[in-house]
Amino acid sequence: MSQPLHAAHGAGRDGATRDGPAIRIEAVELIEVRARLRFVFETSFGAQQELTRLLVVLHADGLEGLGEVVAMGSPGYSHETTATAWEVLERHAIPSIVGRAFATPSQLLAATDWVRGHDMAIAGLETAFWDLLAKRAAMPLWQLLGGVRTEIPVGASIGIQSDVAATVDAARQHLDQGYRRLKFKIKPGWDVTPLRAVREALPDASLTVDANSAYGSASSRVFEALDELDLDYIEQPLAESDLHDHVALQRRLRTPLCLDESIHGPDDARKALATEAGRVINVKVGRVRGHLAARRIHDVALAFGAPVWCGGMLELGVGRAHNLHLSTLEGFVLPGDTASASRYWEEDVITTWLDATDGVQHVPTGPGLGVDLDLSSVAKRTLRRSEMRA
Ligand code: OSB
Ligand code: MG
Repeated sequence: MSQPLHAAHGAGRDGATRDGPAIRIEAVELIEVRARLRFVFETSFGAQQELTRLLVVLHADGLEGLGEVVAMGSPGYSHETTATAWEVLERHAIPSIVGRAFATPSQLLAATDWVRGHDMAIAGLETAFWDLLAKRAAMPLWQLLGGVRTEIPVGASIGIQSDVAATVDAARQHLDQGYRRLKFKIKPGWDVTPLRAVREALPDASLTVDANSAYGSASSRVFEALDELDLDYIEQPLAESDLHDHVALQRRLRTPLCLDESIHGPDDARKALATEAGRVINVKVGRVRGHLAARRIHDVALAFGAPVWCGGMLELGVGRAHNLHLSTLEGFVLPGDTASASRYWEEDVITTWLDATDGVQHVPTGPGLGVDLDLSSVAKRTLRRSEMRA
């Protein structure tokens, strides 16, 4: 592995900064907001247009650290929802950190370690703390994380469409907009036919599929047919907890499997790559308890020589910015799902648009996350708000 770049910036691997005394968390704001997608996003677990999200604001030393909880209104992708995250944060996790001082993200995580699971909820706090640390060090978050690039090639994740012609149209449109790879949501009954049509229309495009765990191990004929379509990978075909059957499926296919839901932390990544349950990992900072876990998963993959890419959860600006900072690490060699914010929203919750140009996103350059909340947009969207002080 190469020399860790963050050493040059005075930041330790655990996120401690050179002159970094502990930061005392004076107050934590939790804000539930609603947002409406510009399109209906249909996956194997359902169709969505209205979303709810939690924003986290940590207050310390006159600074604000921003995080976003990526759980959605219903438990289709994972067991967590906006409501479970609110409950876990307000009643359990935030009381464990408010009024206390932490020098590193590991220290903050140690204080919330007793909370089993609920990784999306905890990630909202952990990522907000990284923003605080980077702001205090007056450096962009990507440098504190040890990133090596500021231009991030991105692809787009395309939901299940009404018919094959609409799928081919959507593929062409996104390719024309410059996206570097196109991912199609599939489900039983909507898989080989649309993908074959897209492949015929776009013989050279970088194409992938994502099943969100919709298939059983008996579906191998579908995957054998998809295996003929020269896909970059097949994302999460089988159940989240079923690494064993992913191993068996991967043995029968040339196409790499990519794991998303199955990877909750670095140990999952190690076991999956060691057994070849998959050969590619989708890392989502919002899914895995925060940047520290995301970076450890990245490090495991790098040690195995396996490519990783940064997934998405239809994030608002705060979560989208965190994804971009994470994507600067050296192992993120495949285009991620962090498409242009304006593809999703008429209005974001930050004052700038995180939009790609020719399929490339630019990492925000200011201190910390480098984005500011648009307070009037947040106010309009707020469903509930809670502020906890020491
Ligand atoms: O499985 O990657 C997924 C969106 C919500 C939940 C899960 C997933 C997705 C996406 C879209 O694929 C990613 C994005 O455009 O943000
Ligand atoms: Mg996925």
